[in-house]
Amino acid sequence: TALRVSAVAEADKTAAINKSGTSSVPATTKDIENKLRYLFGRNEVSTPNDAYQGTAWSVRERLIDAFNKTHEHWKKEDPKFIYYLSAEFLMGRSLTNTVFNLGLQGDYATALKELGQKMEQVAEAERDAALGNGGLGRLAACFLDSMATLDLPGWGYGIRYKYGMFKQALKDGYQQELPDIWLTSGNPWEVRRDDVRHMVGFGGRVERRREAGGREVAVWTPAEQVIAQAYDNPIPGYSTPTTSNLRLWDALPLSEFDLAAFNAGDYDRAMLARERAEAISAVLYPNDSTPEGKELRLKQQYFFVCASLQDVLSRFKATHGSARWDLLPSKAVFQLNDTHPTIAVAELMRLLVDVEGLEWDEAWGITTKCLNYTNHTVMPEALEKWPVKVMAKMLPRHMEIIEVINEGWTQWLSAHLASELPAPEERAKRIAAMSIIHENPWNKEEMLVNMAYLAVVGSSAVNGVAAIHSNIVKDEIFNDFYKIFPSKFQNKTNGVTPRRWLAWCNPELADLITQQLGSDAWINDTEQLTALRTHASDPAFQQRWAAVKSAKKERLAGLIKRVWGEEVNTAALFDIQIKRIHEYKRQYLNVLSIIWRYKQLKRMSPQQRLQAVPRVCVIGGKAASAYDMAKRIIRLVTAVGSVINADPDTRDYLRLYFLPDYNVSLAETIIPAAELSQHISTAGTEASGTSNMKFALNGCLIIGTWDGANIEIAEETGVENVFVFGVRAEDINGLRKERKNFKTDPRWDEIMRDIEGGMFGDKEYFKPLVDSVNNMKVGNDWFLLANDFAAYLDAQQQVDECYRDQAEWLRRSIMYTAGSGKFSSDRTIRQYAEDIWHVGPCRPPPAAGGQQ
Ligand code: B1N
Repeated sequence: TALRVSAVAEADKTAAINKSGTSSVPATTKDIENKLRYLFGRNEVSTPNDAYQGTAWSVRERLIDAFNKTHEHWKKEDPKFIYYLSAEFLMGRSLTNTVFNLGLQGDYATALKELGQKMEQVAEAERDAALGNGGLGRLAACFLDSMATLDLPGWGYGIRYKYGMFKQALKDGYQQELPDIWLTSGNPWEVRRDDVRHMVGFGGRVERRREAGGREVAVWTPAEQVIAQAYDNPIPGYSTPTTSNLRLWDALPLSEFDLAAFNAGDYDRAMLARERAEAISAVLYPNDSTPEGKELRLKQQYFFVCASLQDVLSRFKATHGSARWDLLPSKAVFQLNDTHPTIAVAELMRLLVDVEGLEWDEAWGITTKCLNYTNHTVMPEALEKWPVKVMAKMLPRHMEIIEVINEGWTQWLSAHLASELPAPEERAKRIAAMSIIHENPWNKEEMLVNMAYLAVVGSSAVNGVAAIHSNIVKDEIFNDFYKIFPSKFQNKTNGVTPRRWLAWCNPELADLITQQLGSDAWINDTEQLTALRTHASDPAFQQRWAAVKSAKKERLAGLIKRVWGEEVNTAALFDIQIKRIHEYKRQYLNVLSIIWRYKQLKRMSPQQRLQAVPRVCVIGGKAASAYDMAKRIIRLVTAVGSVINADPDTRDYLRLYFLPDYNVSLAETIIPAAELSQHISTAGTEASGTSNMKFALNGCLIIGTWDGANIEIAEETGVENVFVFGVRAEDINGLRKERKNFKTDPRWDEIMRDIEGGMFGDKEYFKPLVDSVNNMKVGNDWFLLANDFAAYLDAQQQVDECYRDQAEWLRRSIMYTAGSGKFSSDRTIRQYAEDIWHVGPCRPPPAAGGQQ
């Protein structure tokens, strides 16, 4: 079953000789041409885009065959199913991944060659599916890849946003947001299911009615209803016939238009309901790590949760009838990706009690058995809370249900805490602190629903996403809950798929690893990468390793040339920081150190400069549209870049480029080329980070704080191989209290004066940035840049020293790849499956004549 890793040349040789020994290339070529001809009316494959469309629609059919076989099998076997509920799935491109996961690269690479096209270029004609902001959405995408690869029956459920993450452009060095119009030329990777539609209601009122048996039932009459239309996106596993599914919902109006208004000639009003419905799935909120308190956001959340739960329950009823809801927890388990789908707690209760007629207590038992919650952030401002007023208006029945849940919960708490806190005031205080509904601390008039508390109370398991983060979850943000339910809390350290993030995006390195290890089995068993450790110091292996990195650096240099029109020295150290722009991630600190480096180079004589280690620094990432400080940081990067890159004294030694529109595809080009990557969040703020894992997998050294998954990467790689600096999470609170007495480093003061004095222009615009990390007396510099500044500069010094010794650098680089076996999302998913989901594999039989 071993599939070839890649390399078109390799593929050519074995290309497309199927089991009967005949080549299937002519058929594939013909198919590509036919798809283009009959779907697009074009008679010739003349551009990479033509080739992309023809190829994608051709591959789609193989994908759908695999999908149908898998689902036939699953329907027959009726295994327990995982439902991953997420407001975001950051899928990126699908062509390469699908072709490689299905093992069709031989066929298609050769067929395209015959058509005068290169697979790599053709793949670049595809637009990213950017239905996510950053790490959280990409994690969901990696999890789908791993679930399918591990043959775990499971689907993703989310929203089919018409506009995904905005496109970022630079205008005079400032961020500009442009709409992401990704669906205009159709989407070959989805199948609309006209037979799968559910109604979703909003607003209206709730009445009580007495049923024949005397039971009182709540009847919700929504004021507004929309249709949720299903689109299925097949998810191919690697090296298995399993192809699972991501089901995304599109919001449609109940009727094409308001006929009464239409007939009365009021065409504007006739279209209103349609627009209101379509708005629900129109656009992804571009906030990463901070919630958007907009009503439409809550509407989106309820929309996809309601449709997904109805979908699952209707399938359950079709197989098990409506008398055996007690079996539901043995057939379905839901994972809530952060609090965004937490309304599921109330919705599942509503469906079971109001619609299916179960008793409250039985329904509550089932609900809490079926749901689990993953927390992704501990920053207090990032925890979702919805005003009771908003919730009651949009979801009146759900608000009632949450009130009943909270009553039961606080009553239970009161009894539970009676012996521990006998004093009534003490007990009341604790209960208030754990109440799902509580006062807004900033506005005593307003009551809030704390979605994280609702998720904790309504779930079987609660997990964090890296060891340190899970400890903060237990010991700080949910400590009161942890003390009562210690076994509910778990850690599941994040992972990334080694298919997309090494094998497919860096085929040269993958081939080298496969040659060295004698097989490509590491792709599905990354622990085998540890065997590279014994070769880390082998000069011959190091040379081949270095050659791959060089080739990837050349490719990135080409990209920089296309964007900025400038040549860079590919012998320089490539230093990368790519992630969403956020104060806690401290791109600003990176810029400050680059400014310091620049000033030092300026002070050197030309002879002294010859000794310097040349660096090309790259920063990329989007700022949420309304995040003013993040936008200023981007401008600082571009402003500093234009000064440094134009300076003839230093430009051979230091460059800084901001690469616009960072997305999954750009990451696939940048990461393989990186030699040093920066993960420098204030300790205790970055829940995990996942790009750190992708960099490590590709042999990139890390400079980082003792935060998130950096810690576990350091443990696996050898702490001595990582450039670790800065204060520790446990010291942060104390340091924040001591701000007043903190004495800044003179180098820091100097740089601050430079920025304020206009060394990089735009003085006024940068003033708030300078202020944000100074005037500590008023509690500024919340993310402690000044505290870590000196240690960071020292760590950067160590980076230079190490880079001078290329043998040592390469040894470390190999040690990173060798140490990243733990960070495969296959490992993460196995742990979820065993510890939380209790779901096992269910593999369909191999396709007849197929390669798997
Ligand atoms: O989730 C990633 C982690 O690796 C990152 O450390 C973490 O910052 C990220 C609201 C979020 N946390 N919270 C979000 C995203 C969108 C949104 O609307 C919050 N993203 C993270 C994967 O575990």
